Amino acid sequence: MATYGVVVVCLMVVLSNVSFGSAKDYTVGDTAGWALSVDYTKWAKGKTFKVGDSLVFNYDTSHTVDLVSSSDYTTCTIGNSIASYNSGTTTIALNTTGSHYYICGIMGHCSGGMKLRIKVTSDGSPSPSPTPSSIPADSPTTTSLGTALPPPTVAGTTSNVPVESSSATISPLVAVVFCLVAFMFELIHG
Ligand SMILES: [Cu+2]
Repeated sequence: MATYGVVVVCLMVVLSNVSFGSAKDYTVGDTAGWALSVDYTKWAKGKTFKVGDSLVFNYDTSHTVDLVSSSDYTTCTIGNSIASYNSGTTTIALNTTGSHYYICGIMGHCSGGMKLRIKVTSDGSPSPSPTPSSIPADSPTTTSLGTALPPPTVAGTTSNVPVESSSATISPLVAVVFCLVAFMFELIHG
């Protein structure tokens, strides 16, 4: 009977992981906004940008937000932008993975610090390109951790893996580990 409790807990963990995976808006430079004399490398450090998140640039109209190539970012080359915005408030949805580069298109401002590089990783939500590698990666983890458990329990745990893996890439690992811990707890105390 205790096993049902574990299943409920596991479901809650999976659901909470899904909600944690929801899109976030990042205000570039926080309260300082998009301006001179802000260290955007420092601002971006430690942040994890995912597909579906958005960057919000707040700036006065003496600045612009220009999406540029990596080489134009490095050399602070203006006038060659992929996209340029100057409305004062620009929200940019991060739709693709990889590095994204933004500079201010006003002469001298990029070298003055108005340059931002971010790395966007794939979101945990369902995507058109599933990552099959995550499923084989999960299975050895489950079985190696599960060797101490009776085979029926391991089989029951393993059957949950594909369902979770299809909805997220990283979160299921956390959920599966949590479930294994919960199962062991039940085995010891139940
Ligand atoms: Cu500027």
